[in-house]
Amino acid sequence: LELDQKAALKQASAEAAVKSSVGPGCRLGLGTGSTAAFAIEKVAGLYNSGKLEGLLVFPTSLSTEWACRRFGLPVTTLNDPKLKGELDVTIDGADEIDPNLNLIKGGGGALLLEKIAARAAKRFVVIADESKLQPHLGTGFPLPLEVALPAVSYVLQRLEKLGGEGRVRMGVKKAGPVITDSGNLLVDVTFEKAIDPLEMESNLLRIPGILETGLFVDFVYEAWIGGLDGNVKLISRT
Ligand code: A5P
Repeated sequence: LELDQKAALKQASAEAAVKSSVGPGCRLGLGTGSTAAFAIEKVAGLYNSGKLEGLLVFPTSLSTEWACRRFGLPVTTLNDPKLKGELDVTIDGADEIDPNLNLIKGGGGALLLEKIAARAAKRFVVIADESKLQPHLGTGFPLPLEVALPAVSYVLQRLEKLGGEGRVRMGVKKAGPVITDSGNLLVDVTFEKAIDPLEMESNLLRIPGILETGLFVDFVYEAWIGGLDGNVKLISRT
């Protein structure tokens, strides 16, 4: 897909999702990445024209927080007593989506807060262009993990035993590794063969030092997929 074309599909999916799931008084989690950026813009348009009174936004990264603030959106944290640790809706992109609506996320390195926002929400809504749909997870887009610094070598050798090869994500225009918004490292893992998302998730979370994984298994509420035919397809959890 041409870049422009892809952006148009991302925008269409983001706008459809916002229109259908965000209303006045909404406690809204907003994701990170180029597709989520279109959702932020759409929410801002509605908010700034007075259509989303009482909105509260929990951003999933510094990047999203800054975008929200530029648009004048009412940003808060999940610890805000008004949220009670709960969100009505979280809207976010994905790096890969399998036919059961399981995801790989974390290409933008925001997986820890993204997973918290996704789980804290009554409805977790995914937005993407159709190139994100994949028959299975694990062999295409490398799976990101958020890892505590002192555990990184230990985690890399444990990953080998699970058939994965991990690489510490390195900075661009910055010497050394990427440090996440929460102060940890990222390890991107490629697997020899397709993984069982649920089983892999529980194996990974048993390894101390892995703080969170980019596997989002079994809790997507619905996905809005921008297709090349010009339509946005709604896939609901069955
Ligand atoms: C950020 O950490 C990711 O989980 C993003 O949601 C994911 O990388 C999708 O990004 P794009 O919408 O830019 O493809």
